[in-house]
Amino acid sequence: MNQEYLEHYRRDGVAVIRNVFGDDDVSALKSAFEAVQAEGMQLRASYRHQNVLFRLSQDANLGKTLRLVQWPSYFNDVLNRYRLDRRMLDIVEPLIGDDVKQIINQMHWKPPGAAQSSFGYHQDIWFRRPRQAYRNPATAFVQSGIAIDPQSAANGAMTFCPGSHLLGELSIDDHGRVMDRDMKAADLAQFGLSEDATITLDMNPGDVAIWSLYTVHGSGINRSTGDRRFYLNGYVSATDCDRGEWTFREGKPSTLGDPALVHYDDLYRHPDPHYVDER
Ligand SMILES: O=C(O)CCC(=O)C(=O)O
Repeated sequence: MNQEYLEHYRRDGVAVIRNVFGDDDVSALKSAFEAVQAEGMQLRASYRHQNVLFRLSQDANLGKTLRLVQWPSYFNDVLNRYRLDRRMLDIVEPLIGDDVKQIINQMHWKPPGAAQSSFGYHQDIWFRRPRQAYRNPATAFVQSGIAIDPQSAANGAMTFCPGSHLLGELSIDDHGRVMDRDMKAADLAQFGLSEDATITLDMNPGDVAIWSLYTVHGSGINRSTGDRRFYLNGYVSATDCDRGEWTFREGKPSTLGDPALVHYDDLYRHPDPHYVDER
């Protein structure tokens, strides 16, 4: 693999690796997205079973929509296979080595016509809790996203502030839930950043983006006529994280067993399936 992306990643805090996955891979991933979406849309609201979370919204235009699913790899073999794919290890290994855990395994949908499918500007470090479980956050973590559909400004591609990963942790007043916010120039101004210096990641299906826990980013709504789907996997050097599922041990894929503690703090106290807003 051409190593140029490493230079871009270190300089900008974000990089795109082109054509990592081919047409057959993308078509397998598309079918997996369709199957998981069909399952999610049977639910009446957001639903959790252990680490698996279906996050549904009531959209002003479309009614019930599925925004994201966390940890589909516990129940979908195709999604599990791609998070463990050698090509993903090849991308992250020069940055975090070959003993790797995963803290994110997540599918995102932005259906056409939805009134709200944006993510306000943020740094992923905001969501890494408890902090003491995450060591060396600037260097030990690499977030990744596989484009399932073409991504552009028109359908809500990710937008980044290159170089912002060097600014440390930033904050804004009362940001609320990032997935309920739009990208606002005023938020960037609070970080001391400008919209003029942002870049939107144009991607083709099968391209992979990587970014750091500190790189400021967001994404807009989908104004196109097709779906915009994205498959996210967040990798960490195993010695630097007390949370997460093992993914590669000395470079060998590691299968999922009983769920490990990732973000759901009640995993052991409330492992039962439940509608999250009704508990
Ligand atoms: O799917 C997207 O565009 C949003 C991704 C994002 O901002 C995140 O996962 O932190």
